Amino acid sequence: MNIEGKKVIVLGAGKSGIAASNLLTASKANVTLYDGNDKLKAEDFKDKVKDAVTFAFGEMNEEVYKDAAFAVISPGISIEAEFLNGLKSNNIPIWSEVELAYKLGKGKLVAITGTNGKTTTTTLVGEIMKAHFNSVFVVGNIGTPYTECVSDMVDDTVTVAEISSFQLETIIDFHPNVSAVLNVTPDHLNRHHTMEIYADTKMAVTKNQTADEICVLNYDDELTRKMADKIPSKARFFSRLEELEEGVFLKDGSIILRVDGKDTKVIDIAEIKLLGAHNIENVMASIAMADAMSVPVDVIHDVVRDFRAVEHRIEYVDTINGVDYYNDSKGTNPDAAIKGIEAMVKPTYLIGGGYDKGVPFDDWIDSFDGKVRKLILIGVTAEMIADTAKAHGFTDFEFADDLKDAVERCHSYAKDGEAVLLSPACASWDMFDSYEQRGELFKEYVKGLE
Ligand code: UMA
Repeated sequence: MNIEGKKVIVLGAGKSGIAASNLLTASKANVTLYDGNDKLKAEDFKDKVKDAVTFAFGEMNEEVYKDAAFAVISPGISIEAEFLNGLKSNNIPIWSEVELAYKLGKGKLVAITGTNGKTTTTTLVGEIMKAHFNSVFVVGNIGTPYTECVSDMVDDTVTVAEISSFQLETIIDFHPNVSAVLNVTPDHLNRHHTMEIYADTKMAVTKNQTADEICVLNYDDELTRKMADKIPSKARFFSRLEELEEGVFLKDGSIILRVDGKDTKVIDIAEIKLLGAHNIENVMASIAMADAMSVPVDVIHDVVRDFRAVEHRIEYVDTINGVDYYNDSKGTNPDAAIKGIEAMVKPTYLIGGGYDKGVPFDDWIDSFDGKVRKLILIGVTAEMIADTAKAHGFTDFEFADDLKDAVERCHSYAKDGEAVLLSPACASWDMFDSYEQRGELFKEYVKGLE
């Protein structure tokens, strides 16, 4: 695709917009980098934007989009945003940032979407690909914009992309060789309005695939199971609950790959270091994708066996005096934190509480199910969680001054054969900059116990 000399507007000057601008200027396009934030200044970008671009901040006006060949939109901007009306009425095509990357990129593409498990699955698929192919990039919603890696791609490159519904809203020709929709549960409904639209937006990852290409779908999730009849590509199911006629499933404690009537044992569950049933699903989806990319089973087996949790997601930290410590700082809402508790196999001292997002904690408390020995509470929601716990008959809680105090309390209580889990069910912003910072500090305090 030749974009030399063409005027292109990049909408949004975050990570995606900056990477898209750099890719476009490297292709000699004439770029205007636009952001609605009128407090931004050109000098904010001098270390980030590599070549000359025109900046436009604040309200959108005709001058910005006049004569543009197309626009590239950042995922955080809804296609319904009012400031896009001028572009739409002037028939200026609006491409997702991943659409631009796809058009200018090289090699093969594996695109993974779904509500939960995307990051772990994308990371694992990336590791499997790296064990078999020479040039592999892991990109997208996971944090490195797809457009950032395009200039380094070669014909043999395999790109593994975590793709959000936001990014799929404005794809046109985006065409993965292998795709996956891991599951669809309520999320981002303020942007997509209904579950139907949200699920359709996710399913759009398959829209340019052909009948001989594979889309990996979760058989146990009704919404993704039903997608098999609607997509243009071939569904390859995985199931944790049922033996499938074809696909990836569990049998006698092993993960089996069944394709063209042939069964291959990929790995025993006991060999997998990732915790939790949801992670078995992520592993099964990864196996299905790796097989669709023709990676040999022994390579898949070794990578899955050695793969450990993504940082801050039920991440094993250390064992001190026979007590296992786990960091699940990414458990930033009750649903995610329930998965943390489900993954524990030993009596657990749980550290919870944090920023108040106005969500109820009832289901989280109910999920304790005799497994939680004591709940140590921190943060703004501490009292609120304590009230909910009492209402559900759980009274083994206490308040800590801060995270360090909470870790020390757990250390003093937990005995050989027990576990300590940070899985707050809340965002971190009342006490920390991010869940990452909260997780790092937890690990630091745990290491300090020795
Ligand atoms: N902006 C406007 N007008 C608007 C909205 C935003 O001008 O109406 C501007 C903001 O002022 C800001 C810029 O757009 O300067 C931000 O763009 P962005 O929100 O798209 O953020 P990026 O930094 O480009 O990060 C995006 C993804 N962000 C979102 O989808 C919200 C990152 O996913 C992704 O890692 C990154 O691209 C690289 O691909 C984050 C995320 O929260 C982690 N994703 C959601 C999720 O996982 O649930 C979907």
